[in-house]
Amino acid sequence: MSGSEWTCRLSSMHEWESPYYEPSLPVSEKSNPLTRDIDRASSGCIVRMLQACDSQMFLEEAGATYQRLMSDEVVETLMEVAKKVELILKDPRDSLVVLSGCGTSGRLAFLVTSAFNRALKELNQSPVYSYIIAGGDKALFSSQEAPEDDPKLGMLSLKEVCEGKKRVFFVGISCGLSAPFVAGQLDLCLQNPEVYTPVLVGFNPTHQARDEPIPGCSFTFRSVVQRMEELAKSKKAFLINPAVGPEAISGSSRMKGGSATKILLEVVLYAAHAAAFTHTPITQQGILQHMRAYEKTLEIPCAHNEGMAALLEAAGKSLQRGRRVCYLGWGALGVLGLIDASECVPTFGADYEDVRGFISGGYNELKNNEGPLGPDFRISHEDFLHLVLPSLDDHDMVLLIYTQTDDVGDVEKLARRVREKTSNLHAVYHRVDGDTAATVQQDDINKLCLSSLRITWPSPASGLLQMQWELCTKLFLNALSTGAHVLKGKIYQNHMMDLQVTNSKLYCRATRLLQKLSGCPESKCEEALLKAVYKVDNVTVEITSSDISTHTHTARTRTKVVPLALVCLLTGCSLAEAELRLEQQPIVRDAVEACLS
Ligand code: F1P
Repeated sequence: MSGSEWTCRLSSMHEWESPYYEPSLPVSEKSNPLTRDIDRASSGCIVRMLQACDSQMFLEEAGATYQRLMSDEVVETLMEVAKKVELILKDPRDSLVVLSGCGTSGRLAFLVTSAFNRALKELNQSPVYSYIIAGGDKALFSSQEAPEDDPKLGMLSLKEVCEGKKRVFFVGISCGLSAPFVAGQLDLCLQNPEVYTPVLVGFNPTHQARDEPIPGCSFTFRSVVQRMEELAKSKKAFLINPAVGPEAISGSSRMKGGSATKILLEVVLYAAHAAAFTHTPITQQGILQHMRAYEKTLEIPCAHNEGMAALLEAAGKSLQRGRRVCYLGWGALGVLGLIDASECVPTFGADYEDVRGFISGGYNELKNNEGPLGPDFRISHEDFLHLVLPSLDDHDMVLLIYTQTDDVGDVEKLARRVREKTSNLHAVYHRVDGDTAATVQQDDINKLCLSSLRITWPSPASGLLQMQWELCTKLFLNALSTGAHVLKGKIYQNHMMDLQVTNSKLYCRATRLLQKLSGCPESKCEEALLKAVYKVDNVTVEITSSDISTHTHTARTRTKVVPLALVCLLTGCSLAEAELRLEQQPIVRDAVEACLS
């Protein structure tokens, strides 16, 4: 990279921090200057752009506008929170640690509580962690965005989980400091301080917390945050809210928001466990060391850029042809596959079948609160073999995701079955340097695959390794599914055009996007959005007088509402004409550009 290119790259690394950069938007909703042209980039370039965005998570604080993951203040709070959890671990009677969130935040709450309850079980301790996800367990693998707007539901679900407990340490996660579901839970904690100690995890400064009124409530997310800030002075509440920079695809908090959530929660719980069970004191140095291990994890994918670009290309091709991408995973990496796949539906307006994940052992491995979720949520490898494999051919891509500690014999068996139907089989697997176990089987799997990304980690394996494998896999899968949809033409500049308008946050984001792309005033954009939602050319008073929840409820069954509204705004055409244009030009990016030119 030349000197001037480097300076340019460095300045775009920080450009979003300027007070003049998209000043009306919180960090989590800003567009990232690094990915402005991602929609026109090659697969190799997409991989590098996404990595550069991820590396913003660990930018130094010096001279920065916002606090960072490793800022003194953040590390200090992480230590205090870890000490609170340590107390519960040492005396778990009538106590609970609850992690809760909506969408990706709830999914990570599930993943992290599962891992740490498993760790407790291995030590013959009873579980102390519980997770809550807005919309219940089906939200683990599908988008249930309406419950996110319901603070009472949040509060009731927290009460239910904590029934009979005398001491609850509650961690509410909302990347954008915005979900009413979480605000309701935090409010409950603030009203009952004798039982609940609240922690908020998110990635905006507190003054950017959402301040829109929540129907039926006297508080907003911001007012709850302000009350927490007061209590934080006496360490009765905690706020962990470093900035990690705007998402690569604007507002897609499943990416950095999710990764940073995983990092923070694991750093805290790992330190608490070490303190409670191996007498390792909680220190600033220990916390920083763990953070640095994650920072190093981010470098691992960089060493595999070429292989990643090839995989991204293959996945993009399958999606462009209207074919499938299937992840077949083992253990926690399998869960990450399930999560990444299910997020493609709300994030890219993808079909449920486009990208699907399956996990070895299905619900037995998952051990989720509600157990098997019925025929709409089939997730085991057996389900894949019966329901999906028969219809696959070389245009469908299958990706094996595992580590050397998984049952490699089982991986090989499944690879052989898949290979009978498609040669488009690939693998990503993690191994520790020098570990020669199952080498022969591994070689056989490599021979069956069109490409294999072998990620070798330095030995000896440390206690952090599993968590690093998981983070690395999350970054990798997020890049794969995002890149493949970019190649499919689902993104315009770095905005997801075809977003589902199924909750108030997404409704506001859609209106803002229409304003940005059409240059029309807000009222006109909202009118166009409502036309598309209600499928009418004239918006009636009855429609305009309804509240946002009625609009988002109606939008659940609609497709392409934002692209339709934009075409109407740009051309002044009727809804029927806009539908026709989009039918003729299904690649949303091209349809929009045709209208703009
Ligand atoms: C929660 C969330 C996101 C999802 C979408 C809708 O956001 O479900 O995970 O990708 O943006 O909202 P947050 O409360 O963590 O900001």
